[in-house]
Amino acid sequence: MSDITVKPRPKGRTKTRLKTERPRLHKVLLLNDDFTPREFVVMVLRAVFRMGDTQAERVMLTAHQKGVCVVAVFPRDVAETKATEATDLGKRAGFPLMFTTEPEE
Ligand code: TYC
Repeated sequence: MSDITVKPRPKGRTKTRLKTERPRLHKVLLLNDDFTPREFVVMVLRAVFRMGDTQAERVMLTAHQKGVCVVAVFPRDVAETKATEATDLGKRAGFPLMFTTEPEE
């Protein structure tokens, strides 16, 4: 007979929970304005956020009708870089087009 006894595994959580939490994602928001041409907004969405024409049209129209639309969700640095890049394209063309970011709930 063997002397080795195998203890039953205790019930419940046995793994140590790692303290590191995933960094929160940030939303990029598109704000409506009265001056930027719709086609320009669509072009920026396609160029900066790699959207297809149908999706870009949808996002632009939602912002146009509701005042704001979530464009995409990224890690904070990516969200901020893309929002700045997209806003700058409008600025350089003389439009008040505005993208902002905010943390996801
Ligand atoms: N409201 C603009 C117009 O009528 C078009 C527009 C749509 C501008 C969405 C910004 O985020 C925007 N020309």
